[in-house]
Amino acid sequence: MQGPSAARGRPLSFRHGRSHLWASDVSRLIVASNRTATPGADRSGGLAVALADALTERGGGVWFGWSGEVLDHGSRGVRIFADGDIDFVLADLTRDEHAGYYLGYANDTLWPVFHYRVDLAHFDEAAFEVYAAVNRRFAGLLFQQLRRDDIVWIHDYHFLLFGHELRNNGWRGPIGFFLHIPFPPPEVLAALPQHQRLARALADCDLIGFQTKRDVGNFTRYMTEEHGAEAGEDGHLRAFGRKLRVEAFPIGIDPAEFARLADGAEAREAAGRLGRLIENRALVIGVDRMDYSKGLPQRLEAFGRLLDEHEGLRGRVSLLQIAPPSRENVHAYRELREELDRLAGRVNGDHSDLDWVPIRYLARGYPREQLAGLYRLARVGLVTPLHDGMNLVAKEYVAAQQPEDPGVLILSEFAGAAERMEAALLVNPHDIGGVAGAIRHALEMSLEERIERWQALDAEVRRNDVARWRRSFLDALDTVRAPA
Ligand code: ADQ
Repeated sequence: MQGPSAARGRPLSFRHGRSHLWASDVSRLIVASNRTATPGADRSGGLAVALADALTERGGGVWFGWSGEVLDHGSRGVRIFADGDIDFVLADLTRDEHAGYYLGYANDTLWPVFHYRVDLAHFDEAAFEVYAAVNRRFAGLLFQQLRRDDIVWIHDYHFLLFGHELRNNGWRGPIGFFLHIPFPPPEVLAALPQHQRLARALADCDLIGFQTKRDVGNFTRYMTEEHGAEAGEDGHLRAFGRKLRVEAFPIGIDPAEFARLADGAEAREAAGRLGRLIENRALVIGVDRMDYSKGLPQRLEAFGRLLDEHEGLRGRVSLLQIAPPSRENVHAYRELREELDRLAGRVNGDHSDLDWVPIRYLARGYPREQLAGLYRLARVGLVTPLHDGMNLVAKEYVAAQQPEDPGVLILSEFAGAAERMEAALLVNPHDIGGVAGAIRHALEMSLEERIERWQALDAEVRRNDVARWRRSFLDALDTVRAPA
């Protein structure tokens, strides 16, 4: 263990008696993700709760990730502490690593390419080398904590080389990998200069999980066309001399918890405040991280088109768009922010009246307790990403509705969620007129049709909830045989 310090709770070495353990007692789950849900951080997000529960359900485990700290100089060891059943192992990044690995290759290359935006990607070999070095260093740090019977679950595009680096350290136990974002078609991925290295590295995992069948199809086609992999009928691929299981595990939320939030005092208070402002007008809501994958300019344009073309709706409907900036230091996000300001200004300039503003655009986040109330107040949930791995906002909107008077979900056909939520009004987010038409349709929809569509959506959100996601992934991982 390199320079561990116990920040909170008991240090691992006390708990297990030693730091590098090969003696086997129980099979622990080891989660590796760029960010973790450390004590004190916001754990209310679906993913944070899901992974914490997964660790607890298996009688405890380790959660490895970046501490969130960026160091100018100093220690490159790990901080280790226990919180309940979970042992956190956190590593810092140096400033150069943060620039090359996180802001650079992960967010400025992989994120755009995997969201089909090759035009926005920066291809910087030096950034890739830093990304590879961080995956190598992090895997080395985690390896020191592993015991022979552990199972490892790696998350997302930050850690595409992590499994391979664990193998390089000598790890032979099972490795699962889950990609939260879309996997693009081979024609798009081929633009990435390092795609072959990434594919070879991924093949060192035993189970690779994607959000949708579309992603599984893209990955299978990529591996067979580019790397001569053989696809078996049982969901297995033979590639690079290894056998991998490849499957879709659609991520979900905890719908009962979200419905409870929507009934809570904070939700009612938030809805009450907004309700007084919009009075009896219909509310259309959008909630997204401010990201070019979310289709925000197209969405504002569609709302503008609706008002341009339907005089009767002016003064009768408002759009509330909540979009906190996520990575403002990256050029594309600054441009996006400026474009949204311009578009909202155009629509509001053209259509506002003394007592009505068509678009309320708030560049900040809100706690889930309040969001739940706003979702419930909204007659229409507008979820129109250009591409999205799944999109949990669509599921949260559904879970927050009142069964006897539910709102209407408008959903992009390019969100992973659309694969199983056909009862939404499915739209092509690039088709401005089509989205404007869907908003109008939603506003005019009969109560009977709203209820019928919502019941189908609610059943799906409950069926494929977050507990099912993690259990089905872990069950599949339990069945893969560790390589000899
Ligand atoms: P994200 O791109 O962040 O996640 P999404 O799944 O919609 O996309 O949202 C994650 C969470 O953030 C939701 O719980 C939502 O409530 C919250 N959130 C979003 N905007 C917010 C705002 N303005 N204020 C407060 N909270 C906000 C990535 C992938 C997705 C995939 C998830 C999970 O990009 O496709 O669904 O991981 O796998």
